[in-house]
Amino acid sequence: MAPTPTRDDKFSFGLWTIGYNGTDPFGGPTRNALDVVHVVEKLSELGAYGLTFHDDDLFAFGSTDAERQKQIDRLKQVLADTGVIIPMVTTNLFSAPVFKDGGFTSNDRQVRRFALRKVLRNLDLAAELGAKTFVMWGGREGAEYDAAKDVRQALERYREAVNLLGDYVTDKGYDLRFAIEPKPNEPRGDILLPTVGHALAFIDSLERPELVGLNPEVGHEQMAGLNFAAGIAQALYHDKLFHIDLNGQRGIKYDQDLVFGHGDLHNAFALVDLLENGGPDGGQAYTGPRHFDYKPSRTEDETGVWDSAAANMRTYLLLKERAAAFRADPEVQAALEAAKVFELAQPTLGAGESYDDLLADRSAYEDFDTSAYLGGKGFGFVRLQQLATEHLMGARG
Ligand SMILES: [Mn+2]
Repeated sequence: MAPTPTRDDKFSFGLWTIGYNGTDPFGGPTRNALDVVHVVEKLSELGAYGLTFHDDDLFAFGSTDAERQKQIDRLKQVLADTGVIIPMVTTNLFSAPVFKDGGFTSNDRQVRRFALRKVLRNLDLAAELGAKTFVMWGGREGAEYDAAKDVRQALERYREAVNLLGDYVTDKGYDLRFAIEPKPNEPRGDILLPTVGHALAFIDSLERPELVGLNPEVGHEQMAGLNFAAGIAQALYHDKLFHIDLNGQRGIKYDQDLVFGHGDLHNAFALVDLLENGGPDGGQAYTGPRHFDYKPSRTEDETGVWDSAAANMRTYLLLKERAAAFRADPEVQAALEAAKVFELAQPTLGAGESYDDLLADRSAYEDFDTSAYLGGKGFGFVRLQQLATEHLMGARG
């Protein structure tokens, strides 16, 4: 009965997620560090297909070349042993003190040049490990004080950096695309490219926009009070959903990084329904990794870490089952029809119809009975949502 994850589900986890040791601004670690070999073995056992990492997750910032290579070799060996892959790699431009004012957009030019070098080196590693996506989360790219950051110049430096990285992967022939991960705040008071919408506009300004898309994260959009599933729909609309970070968040507050579904479960249901059933033929709208960027709560021991990793995948698969039942329910189809959800696919003007034709159409205006909308012509959206809720609760089908 319980859905079991398989490699075909494309579940992936960040090394920093299960590797989170419980440190928060108010307390130190509550768990010991996990070794990457052990992590990959456990993820493989649980049914995940991929591991992702920041450079500094695998080898500490400031590692010697030998230390770095040793960890890369250990990772490669366990990948070969388990069949786990590296679908995505990302660079840490936020933890080390040098990045206190950001990487690509630090006011300090030397820091910006160092940041670019760190990313270029990690792009080589990403390509070497076969990663297809390079995520850019600019957590420190921002400010706390308005006078401290010239936002237009900062965006120009951001643009300069991403353009340079695009040139690099193109010249090197790497099969890698970039995915910008928006976040409104934390650790900075205000972060540049705070939402999906801001990032989409920025991507349009780049020299190689085709190489750059989005890695939206559930909690990040919800921290801004936004509807995540709706944001994903717009990312899909622009063909910019290159990657996705799944987790849970309860409202507008600090970044909680809960297990997927342990926040806004209704929106998680809508999201899975969109990803799995929102394609043009009713199939998948997104075929990339289902990547979990969550943190096992600091209350958990290592058993709790693996339980929480499994919980992410299990919740996703349960929602997938529930969404399939929702779509297959004739009452739901009738309610969608009654709510005119499918009518929205019909263009507002007829084929070849001009604005002159529209102006001449008396049924569109002069003879259109708008008064019928007072007291009548309800859409039944609430009934539709109740049907979704009952499917979500397992009360139907
Ligand atoms: Mn993330």
